[in-house]
Amino acid sequence: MKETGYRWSETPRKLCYVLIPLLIAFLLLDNNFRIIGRGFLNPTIKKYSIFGTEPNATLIEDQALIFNSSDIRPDLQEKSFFSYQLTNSTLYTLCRNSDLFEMLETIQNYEDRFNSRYNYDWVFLNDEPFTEEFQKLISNAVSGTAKFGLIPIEHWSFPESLDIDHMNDRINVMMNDHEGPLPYADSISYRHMCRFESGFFYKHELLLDYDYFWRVEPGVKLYCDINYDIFKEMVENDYKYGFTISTIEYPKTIPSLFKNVHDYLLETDQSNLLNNDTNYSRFIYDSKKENYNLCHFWTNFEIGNLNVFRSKSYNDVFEYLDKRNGFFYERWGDAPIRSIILSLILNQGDIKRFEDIGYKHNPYLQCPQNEEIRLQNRCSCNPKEDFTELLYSCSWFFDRIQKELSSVF
Ligand SMILES: Nc1nc2c(ncn2[C@@H]2O[C@H](COP(=O)(O)OP(=O)(O)O)[C@@H](O)[C@H]2O)c(=O)[nH]1
Ligand SMILES: [Mg+2]
Repeated sequence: MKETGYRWSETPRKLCYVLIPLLIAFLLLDNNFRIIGRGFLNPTIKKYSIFGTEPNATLIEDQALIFNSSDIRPDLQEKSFFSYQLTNSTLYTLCRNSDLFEMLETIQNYEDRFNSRYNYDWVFLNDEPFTEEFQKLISNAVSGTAKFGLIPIEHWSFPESLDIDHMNDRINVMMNDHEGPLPYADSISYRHMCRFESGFFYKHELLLDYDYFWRVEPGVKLYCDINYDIFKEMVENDYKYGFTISTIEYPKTIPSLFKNVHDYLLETDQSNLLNNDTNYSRFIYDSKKENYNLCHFWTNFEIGNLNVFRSKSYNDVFEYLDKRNGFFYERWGDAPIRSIILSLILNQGDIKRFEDIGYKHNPYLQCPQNEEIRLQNRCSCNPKEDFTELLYSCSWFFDRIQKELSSVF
C-alpha cells in the first residue's frame, strides 16, 4: 500500500513538470507564434522563435524571459494574448549607406518609443546597393524583419523627354537667385529623390506586400512613447493618411506646379475638386488668390495607405505632372506634390493629424501641448518649442478646417 501510494503521488508531479512549462510557453506566444512582450526585453532576443524558422535565429541565453505583465499595453491586456493581430504594415526609409549611423540612432529611438512592442517590418530602399555592414547593423537594430531593396534604374533616372541643357540653365538661375541659392537648388540626386517619393516608392516590389507604410528618415526623433498600434489606429478608423508637422513651401521651387495641377483639372473636367467641402481642397487652395496656398504635410513623417498611392486617381495626376518635368526644371518637392494630390482626392475624415506624437525633423518640432499626454507618454520635448501654432505651420489651419467642416456635416 505504501509503495502504491508513493507511485500515485509521484506521477501527477512528473506530469506537472512537463505540462506547466508547456502552458507557460503557450501563454507567451501570440497567434503568429511570436513571443508576446519580447520587445520589452533586450531587442537582441527578437529573432528567437521556438521553431527556429526566422532567419538568423539567435537566442541570447542569458536574457531570461522575464515577463512583467504590467508592462503590456492596456489594449493587449484587454484583447487577450490570443487575439492580437498585427496589421499589414511596414516602416519605410529611403536612405544612403552613408546614413548608417544616423539611421541606427533613429531606429533605436523608434524601437524604444514604439516598435519594440509590435515588431513591425522595416523596408529600406536605396538607389545604390546597401553594403553588407549596413544590412547587418540595421537588421540587428530592427525588431521586426528588415528588408533591403535597390531602386530600379528607371525610377531614378532622367525621363527621355528631359532637356538636360534647359535643366542646367534653370539650375543656374536658381543658384543665382538674388535672395541666395534655393535649398538643394543644384542637387540632381535631391530631384531624383523627390520624384521617386512622389510617384514610385509605392511601386517598389518590397512595398507591394504591404497596405500601410510609415515613412522615417535618418536623423528624425520621436519624443513620446506611442503606446498604441498606430497602424491599427489607421486601419480601424479608415484613415488614408497621417501626419504630424505641416508647413509652407518655398514658392521659388514650384513656380509652375499649381498651374499644371489646374491644367490637369481643367483637361479632365475636375475643376470642381478645388472648391469642394467634401475633400481637403481648403487645406491647399486659396480661393481668393485662385492659387496654391503653399501648405503641405511634411513628408518626413507620414503614415499612409499604399493603396491610395497605387490608385488611378493618384497616379493620373502624378503622371500628368511628371511629364511637365518640373521635378528637374524647377525643384518640385514630394511634399507639395503629395499634399496637393491627396487633398484633392481624399474625403473629409481620411486624413489624421497625430497631435499626441512628439516628433522632430530639424528644424521643426511637434510637442503635445496637453500635459497629461506628455506625462502618460513620457515625452521629453519642450512644449514651448512646439511648431504647431507658429506662423509657418499649417497644422493649426488644418485643425481649423477640420472643425469648420465637421460642423457643416
Ligand atoms: N538613397 C538615397 N536616399 C536619399 C538621397 N537623397 C536623399 N535621400 C533620402 O531621402 C530623404 C529626404 O532627404 P533629406 O536630405 O533628408 O531631405 P530634406 O529632409 O528635404 O532636407 C531622406 O530619407 C534621405 O536619406 C539619395 O541621393 N539617395
Ligand atoms: Mg530630411
